[in-house]
Amino acid sequence: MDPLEAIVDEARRAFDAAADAAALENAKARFLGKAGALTAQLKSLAALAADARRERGAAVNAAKAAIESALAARRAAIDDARLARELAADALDVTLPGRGADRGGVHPLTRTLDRVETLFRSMGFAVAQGPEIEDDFHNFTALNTPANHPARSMHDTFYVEGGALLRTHTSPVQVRYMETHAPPIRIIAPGRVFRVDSDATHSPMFHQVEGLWIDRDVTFADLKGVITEFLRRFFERDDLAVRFRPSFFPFTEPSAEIDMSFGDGWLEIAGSGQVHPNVLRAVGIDPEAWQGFAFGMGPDRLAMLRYGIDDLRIFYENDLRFLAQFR
Ligand code: 2U9
Repeated sequence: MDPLEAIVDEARRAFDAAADAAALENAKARFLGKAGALTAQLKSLAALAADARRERGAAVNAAKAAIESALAARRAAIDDARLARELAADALDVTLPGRGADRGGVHPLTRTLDRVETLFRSMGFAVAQGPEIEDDFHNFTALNTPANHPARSMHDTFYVEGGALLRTHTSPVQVRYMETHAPPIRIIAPGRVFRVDSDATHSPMFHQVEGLWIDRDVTFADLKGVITEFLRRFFERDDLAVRFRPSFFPFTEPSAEIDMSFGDGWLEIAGSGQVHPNVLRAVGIDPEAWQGFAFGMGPDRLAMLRYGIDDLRIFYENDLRFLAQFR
């Protein structure tokens, strides 16, 4: 057999035996490389006479072309096999049913606050906000709360470094609002408040909605009208009744607790009163020209009543078995 034929034959077998691109490159070097079998054949041409060299040279070139075409064919086959493997590994069955996505829901407290805001907005109240980290003036002093008042004690109030504190009610929001807006004023202040307190009905962080209406001649009758309308619409009970009981708060005078009818009894639901003249004076409003009322209630409690929940802490545990019921 002509050694050229043997080389081509051997090259074909070596290329077919190469399992991947790297093995194929090794095999190529053995035949077409500088020290390869075909190159040795080319070098041997130099020793031949011109005619014989031409004839033999053509044969060597034909062998080289045959080896290169075998190499290209094997390269293509290896590439095809790799692509087929990759496609099989990434196979996506578009006919499979989807995994489905759970829909989230709005937290019951957020729903309650949204509802409270919507109802008060419909009665002409704007919604005001303020900082949760407060200073002594806005949380206590401007609200006619004396320096020795127990609410200021460290048992009740979270103090922060530098004399700041976590607001214990949303009243400082109204104080700041009155500092920056001239009356008439009709706002609610919903938000987080903080007190040193923790059991089934008290969380160290809870919510309040307070309201403030300052004008030339608003009275307790307006207060009772607003609160009654709000509670009737919130609890969807047109026959809900409201009664006031005398009470005391430093920032209102006179003050009243507000009860609503509940079953065949009464349930305390809010506190209220006529804004104390000292509070108006603290923010530069003339108590001879302006008067008004304020009230406060707990939306956490409103939510417990509306949804029939008896432990406040469940609102703050983020247990999905609870939250999923409010989708
Ligand atoms: C200003 C002046 C007066 C807000 C008021 C209450 C009565 C009250 C409690 C109810 C239950 C808080 O959520 S609760 O714990 N609130 O009883 N709040 S009057 O009085 C103000 C507020 C701001 C400038």
